[in-house]
Formats: sequence, C-alpha cells, structure tokens
Amino acid sequence: MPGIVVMGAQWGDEGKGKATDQLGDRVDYCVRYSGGNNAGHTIVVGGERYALHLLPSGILNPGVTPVIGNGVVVDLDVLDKELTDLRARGADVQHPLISANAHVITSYHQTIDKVTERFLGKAKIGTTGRGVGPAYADKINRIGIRIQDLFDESILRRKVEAALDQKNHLLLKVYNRRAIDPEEIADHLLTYADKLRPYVVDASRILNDALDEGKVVLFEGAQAHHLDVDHGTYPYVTSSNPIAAGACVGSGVGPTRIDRVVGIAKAYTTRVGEGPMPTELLDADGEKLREAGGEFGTTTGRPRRCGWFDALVVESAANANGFTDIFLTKLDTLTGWDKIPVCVAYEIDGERTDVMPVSQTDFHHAKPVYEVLDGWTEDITGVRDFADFPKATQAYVRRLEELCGARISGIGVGPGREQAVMIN
Ligand code: 2SA
Ligand code: GDP
Ligand code: MG
Repeated sequence: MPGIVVMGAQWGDEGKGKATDQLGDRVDYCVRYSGGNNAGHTIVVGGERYALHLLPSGILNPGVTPVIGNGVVVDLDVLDKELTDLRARGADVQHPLISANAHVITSYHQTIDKVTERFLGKAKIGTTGRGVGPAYADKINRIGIRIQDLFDESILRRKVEAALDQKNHLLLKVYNRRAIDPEEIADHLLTYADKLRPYVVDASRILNDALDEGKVVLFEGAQAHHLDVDHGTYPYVTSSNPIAAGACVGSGVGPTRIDRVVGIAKAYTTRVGEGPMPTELLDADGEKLREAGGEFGTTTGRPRRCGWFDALVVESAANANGFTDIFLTKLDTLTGWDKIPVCVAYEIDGERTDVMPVSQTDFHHAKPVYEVLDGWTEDITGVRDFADFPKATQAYVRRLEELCGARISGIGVGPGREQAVMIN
C-alpha cells in the first residue's frame, strides 16, 4: 500500500491530524498537498498537544520525512516558527523537504484577505484571514511568487513589483489603504533564502522515486471535500483542492500511485466559516456538542458550528473521492445522548432526495430528514476492540457505514494517539 491519501469528508476538523499521525509509524514520507496555514491539525502524544498549521502531521513520528508539496501556499514566517517551536519542544523533527514550485504567502496576501472580507460585509466567506485565497488567486493569475524565486534576487524583485502593481492601485483607490512597498516585501522574503536553501527540492521526483522503491507515502489533505474550490459548497470554500485528486496535482504524482483513500469523518458535523449546513443546531443541543467536542478553531479559535451527522455529505465525498475506507472520529463525544438523530435524506421544496443536490440553491433550501438512533451512556474512551462497544454504539457505527457506502476501518474514541479502535 505505498500511496495513501488521508482527507476530510465533511467541512474540515474531522481529526485528520490525529489519523495521519496514527498511520505515521508505517510511513516513510508524509506530504501536505494543498492549503496553507489556514489548516490546524491537532495531535496529542503522551498528553502533549501539538497544533500543526503547515508541516504535515506525520512529522512527529521518528523516521518520517515531511514534505511540503507544490500545491501548498507557504507563509515563510509561519514555517520558520513552526519548525523552531517543534525543535524547542524536543520533537525529533526530520529534515523537511519543500517543493521549489510551492507558492509563497506574503503580508500583502493577508492584507487583501482581511480587507476583502471586511468589504464583503454580510456576504463574507468567513476565511481564516491567513492570505490563502489571495495567494492562490495570484498563482492562477500567473503573478505568484514561488519558493524557487527566493534564489534569484532580481527575478524576485521584479515579480513582487509586478504582483503589487494592481494591488496597490486597488488598496489606494478602493479600500482606502496605504500602498505596500515592494522592496520591503522582497527584502523580507530574501531573509529566508539561505535558511531554506537546503530544504528546497524537486519534491515530485523524490516522491516518485520513493514510490518506485516501495516506500510508503502518505498524502495529508487539509480542510475537506466540501471546502474544495471545485467540489465544495462554492463560494463558501477554500481556494484549493483538498480532494484526493488534489494529492496528485499538489505533489506531482500520477493517479496510478494512489492505492488507498481514507476519508476522515466526524461522528457528527461541524463547520467553521459561512455557508450552508443543513444539520446545524442553533439551540442548546448545538452548544452541548460544541462544549463536549471542544469545537473551536485550531487556527483562529472561532466557535465551530455543530450539528448531527449528515450522511449525504459524507456519502457524496465517498463517492467523488473513491474512499477505500472511512476513519470515524470523536465517537466518544456523542456519549450521554439518549437518542442520536442522523440525517438520511433532505426535503427540498417539498421533495425528498437521498443524495446531496448539485444545485447550490437547492442545498441552501435543504431540510434534514432524520432517522433517530439509540444513544449510549457508557464511557467508551478506553475501548480498543469493536466488540467491547455498547450495542447501541456498534449499531450507530454500522448504520453510518451503510449510509455512507464505505467501510469504516477505524474509530477515534479520544484525542490521544492510542485512543482508537481499528477494524480489520
Ligand atoms: P480560507 O482561509 O480562505 O481557507 O477560508 C475559506 C473557508 O475555508 C474554511 N477553512 C477551514 N475550515 C475548517 N478548519 C480549518 N482550519 C482551522 C481549524 C480553522 C480555524 O483547524 O480549526 O481555526 O478557524 C479551515 N481553514 C479554512 C474557512 O472557515 C472558510 O469557510
Ligand atoms: P483536523 O483539522 O482534521 O486535523 O482536526 P482539528 O485538529 O482541527 O480538530 C479535531 C479535534 O478533535 C482536535 O482537538 C483533536 O485533538 C480532537 N480529536 C481527534 N480525534 C478525536 C477523537 O476521536 N475523540 C476526541 N474526543 N477528540 C478527537
Ligand atoms: Mg483543523
């Protein structure tokens, strides 16, 4: 099983960090292939909590080489701090590899992200404000700055100037902000050139060579299927491709290299930022789920919107990404409910549908149709064997599996690395 993708099946924060870390002891390379430091992936090892934003979560496993693929947008200040902090905490941080083709997030991307959101007012996306969208916009507009540009000063200066040309006009005339000095930006980026030089590589070639040698490469998605710019709830999405196919685009390996696609799904639903979410609970039950699950943004601290498990959301991700299996997380968070509703269909303008509609207008009108399952009260955080779960817990898992159309191969019963039930 040399090529494994781990990706979010809902709207992010399903526990991808934990799942990636858990698989990490059998992995040689762990690759981030999309997004930037908008992501927040949490790992708890021996009671110590780590929140990774840019480096892949496999980094905490000795012997794993972390890779930042070409599909990632890299804030160099954040990367530097993340590496320094991990080393200061005594983590055995391996030599990271960074694709020469990855793009850079600069302070002007962050400024534009924030002013655009303010300008949109009620129509805002609810971004993390990390400059991710504007950096990808520059990439597509062919005015982005790539990591490799750090090693050619005159090119870098020219590119930063070109990138700021239009932006300064917009900042001055539309947003009433001061212009940004291209020289200041280029000078700052150049301070990282020597420090980064040893890490910058042709990541595509290294990964393909490794796969040829039978090494195990784990591709770690950020965000999730329904935040994908092509397949998500557009425009309430991130600006990259967190889907499984994004692993190929964002790291430079062919689709034939991917043997397994693991969808990470939370046992209920959360979302942070704006956009439709049919099962959202705006009452005390939503609050109870948020408190029980500690549902606050790992990057921004924003409270996450909470609701019951939406099987149509996960099924559509399983379908579009070809999930070979699902890792179901945070099942322990549901302990203590007498009954647990699961969304099995939508009612849209008086009609019932069993699959997620392609029309965004329809999705905005979707009202959940619930099947109510029995809950359980027993503490399941110490369970390591599926047969030891209460009968109602087993029935809940089996019903979700049936509805989502993919095998559940692992279950999270707590944030710790060891708190999982693997099903063979
Ligand atoms: P952006 O910043 O341009 O990517 O925002 C666009 C939308 O994508 C959502 N998004 C996320 N959703 C869940 N988790 C994310 N990471 C953090 C976490 C979020 C946080 O781990 O908790 O701390 O707030 C993440 N990153 C982006 C975002 O909310 C917008 O809806
Ligand atoms: P990611 O972005 O998908 O990696 O998820 P986040 O790290 O943003 O959010 C998931 C949160 O749930 C983190 O605080 C994890 O430590 C925690 N977590 C992960 N799996 C489990 C689990 O099975 N049970 C519980 N209780 N917490 C979990
Ligand atoms: Mg997260």
